[in-house]
Amino acid sequence: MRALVIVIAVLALATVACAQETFIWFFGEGNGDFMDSPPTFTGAMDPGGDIVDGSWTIVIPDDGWPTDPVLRYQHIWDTFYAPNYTAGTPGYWKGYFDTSHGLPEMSSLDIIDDTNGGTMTGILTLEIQVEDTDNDGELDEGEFCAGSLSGLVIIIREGTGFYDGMCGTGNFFGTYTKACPTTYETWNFGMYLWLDDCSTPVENISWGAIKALYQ
Ligand SMILES: [Ca+2]
Repeated sequence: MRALVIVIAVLALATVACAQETFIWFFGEGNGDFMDSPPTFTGAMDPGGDIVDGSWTIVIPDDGWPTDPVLRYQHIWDTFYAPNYTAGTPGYWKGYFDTSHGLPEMSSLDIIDDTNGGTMTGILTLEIQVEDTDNDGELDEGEFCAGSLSGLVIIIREGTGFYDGMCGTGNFFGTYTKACPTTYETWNFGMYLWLDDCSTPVENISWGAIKALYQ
């Protein structure tokens, strides 16, 4: 069944690809803190992309996470990172923040584009990689102060202005740094979005397929 859904989705996407597709990307820089409830990462756009003036905000749902900082930190580590260790040189842990790994719902994404004039809203998955720099299989002091992050994005059909009637998919890649031992962190990433006109019935089918792919 899932294979069939994917085949339909690919066909639908191919159909849409014949229609006009809009590619939009930007550099994001901002910060946030997993100790805040809910963890909210937000910032502006750096020069270089299609959006240079505006803002982005990612909110990670934290229902059920302890509020006590020590318990909260331990809960996040035990739930999202500790089960996902890969040995290597160096080894690494990958924190998967999505509904398949314990989040009650997908994280939300909001983008304000003051360059083209419009807004986008969506959901995303988030993967944060932490290196085990001394390869001992234990998280040591300093190992969590920098790492890489990435994820998949779905832009839902609730855009305004330039993005009115559009939906699509995308991804992002970047890094985070922390002034350890504080938990406040800075994110730098590039986000790449492929958007289609989802305002007509034909594209509604592909929108349904896109949603099915990510369920
Ligand atoms: Ca280590």
